[in-house]
Amino acid sequence: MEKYEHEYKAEQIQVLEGLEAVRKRPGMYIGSVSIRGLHHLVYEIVDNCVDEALAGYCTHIHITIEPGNIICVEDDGRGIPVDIHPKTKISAAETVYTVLHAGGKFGGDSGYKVSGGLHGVGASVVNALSTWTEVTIQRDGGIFYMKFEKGKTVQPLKRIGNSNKTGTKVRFLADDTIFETLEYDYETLEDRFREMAFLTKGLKISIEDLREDPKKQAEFCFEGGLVSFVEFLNKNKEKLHKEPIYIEKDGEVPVEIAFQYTTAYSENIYTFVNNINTIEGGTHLEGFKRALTKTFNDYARSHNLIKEKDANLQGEDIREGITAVVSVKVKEPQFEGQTKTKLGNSNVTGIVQSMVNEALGNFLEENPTVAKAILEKCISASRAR
Ligand code: 0RA
Repeated sequence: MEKYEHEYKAEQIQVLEGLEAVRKRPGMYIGSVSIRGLHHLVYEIVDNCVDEALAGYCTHIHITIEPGNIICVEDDGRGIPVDIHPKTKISAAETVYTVLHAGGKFGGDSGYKVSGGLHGVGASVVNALSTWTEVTIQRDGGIFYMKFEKGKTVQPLKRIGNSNKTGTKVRFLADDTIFETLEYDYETLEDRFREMAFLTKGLKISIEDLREDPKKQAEFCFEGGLVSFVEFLNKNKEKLHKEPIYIEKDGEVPVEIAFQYTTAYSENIYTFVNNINTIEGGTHLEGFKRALTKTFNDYARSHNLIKEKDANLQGEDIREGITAVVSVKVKEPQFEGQTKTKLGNSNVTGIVQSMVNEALGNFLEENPTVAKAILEKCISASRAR
């Protein structure tokens, strides 16, 4: 008995030191304490719900900006587990909110955690950086509630009622002694949730801003996923072919790509790793570009669109006018570059490259009219240059 009490205390001290470290160096965990870092708190909480959706148990996430800049995030997933750990005597839910990096450990066999914010730090960091956080969980026939202040438990998980529903609701007020501002920008959040909805087809994400009258609100759900994303990006552009080209492959590194050519001269390729926008690109982008160059050149040669003595089309000619979204899921992503938004995992290049080579090669053979329209544009880009 005494031994356990001792361990319990040791564990508690470690927990507090962990969250104290987050409060001392918030930038290390969320990038900054500016409005960007503030928004990051919301993304961290919503990412956990997206993981539950990716595991196949959550269909709707609702975010509310309440008066006073309180954020409320509700999902209809299974609910964070409420069972008490026999050794720590703390509920799994409380552990998720008070132990740094504990989020992923409760993933069970539901697969790997693929979503995640820029730093993938989780709920405990949000808790540490909030004046208060309250969590309400519905599962196992009950409603459970817990509350924290600046990361410290002020109400351990307790059953407060009965329910036959499941889900998790998190409300928090960011700490104004840490953040430069608590004033959330509705449009920034709306844009990010639209993007998240495009990246997880079929998932409904709704947002409501109750701070001012009239309230602002939006609801996103795209059955078309990345195809809908490309259609959205191209909505005011003239297209070279009616429907975006869509390529998908599950496996060790799941890859999903949609792209469509327009009459524009610019190249717009958006890349994501685990739903994180990789602004600096990286190995997934490299694989996609190499495949485009190779496959279009092969097709152009085998169909006599470029002559034997002519040089190959260059990558930039082949990408002129393209709008593309490349989304990969990587188990242990390595982020590099100035802003840590460049994928470094070298095996991803070959995986993306070979799947695009094969799928695009087949597509072009089956859709010669589309192939011709795109290649005519590539060839004229090459001549212009
Ligand atoms: C791990 C296991 C289970 C649920 C969750 C995590 C979960 C976490 C979050 C965070 C926000 N919403 C969430 N919803 C669910 C359930 C395991 C089981 O029921 O067997």
